[in-house]
Amino acid sequence: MLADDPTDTFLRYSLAMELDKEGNHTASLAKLAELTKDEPPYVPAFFMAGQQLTRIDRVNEARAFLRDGIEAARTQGDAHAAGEMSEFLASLGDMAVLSALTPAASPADIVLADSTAEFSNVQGQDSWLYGYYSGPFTPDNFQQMAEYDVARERWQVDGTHPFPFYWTMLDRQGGHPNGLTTSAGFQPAEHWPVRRYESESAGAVTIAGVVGDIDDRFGGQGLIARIFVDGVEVYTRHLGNAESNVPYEVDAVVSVGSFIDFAVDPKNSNDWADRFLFTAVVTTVPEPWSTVLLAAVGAPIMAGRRCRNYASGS
Ligand SMILES: [Ca+2]
Ligand SMILES: [Ca+2]
Repeated sequence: MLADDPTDTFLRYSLAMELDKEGNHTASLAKLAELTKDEPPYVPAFFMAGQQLTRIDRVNEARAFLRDGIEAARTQGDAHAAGEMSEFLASLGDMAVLSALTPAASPADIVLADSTAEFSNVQGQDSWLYGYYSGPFTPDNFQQMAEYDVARERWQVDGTHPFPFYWTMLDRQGGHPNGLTTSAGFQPAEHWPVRRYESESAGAVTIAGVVGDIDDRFGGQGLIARIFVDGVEVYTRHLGNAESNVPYEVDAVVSVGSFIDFAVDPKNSNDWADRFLFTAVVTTVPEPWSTVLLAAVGAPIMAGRRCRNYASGS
């Protein structure tokens, strides 16, 4: 369209406003839509369309105009218009979720999962599963642990004997694998305990936490912490005996339903002194904040769930 004639642009915009006043929303919105497709787009038209659509209860369409308008305003360096539209967009969404995001010049990370805070005695709660691989040692072999020991607050493979028949277990912070070389009285079998998170959202994420071998007793030969995303190993850390509190951070891209497996290999199938620490927090990767806003507004599953603002610097 003719965008280089400011008089023409203003006339078209005035006409759209007149049509709105007369209640001719179809024609008014058509004019506004034209203006948003100008090169460059006419920024006030997005806001006007968003307000008009909201008045006539077409809120989803209003959001779409506002989101595009915020992008257009930012591209044109119009921070004021971007701010006005983002406030209006926020008012159409869940304020509780959006309050963390709206004023931000920079994005807030959203915590999608926290292995420690969300640890529970229910398989699948908060999208966490507690299991193990018994060979082949790949995510396809994942089996859920069947028993939860209430007194010890841990998942385990077999607690029917006076002491667990296998070492294999997971607790809030970590766990213990089982090996072919194991303690007297235990069944020799290789088990890798695996904490599994099933992603509820799609996009780039950061996976971060701490790993460690937390039993320094003589004879331990360490272990290996591994992370798999949809079957692909994205992190491998060999830990020596008593090498603990090792921070890690991995970037990955997930889809809804992706599996992130936090597995511990006893290393050479020897589980002596192999008690481990392995925590995980999955957060969204900062994106242009309007995109984050879009995700928050457009995804009721996130709004309804425990989405926490990742408190940075506090
Ligand atoms: Ca050890
Ligand atoms: Ca070991």
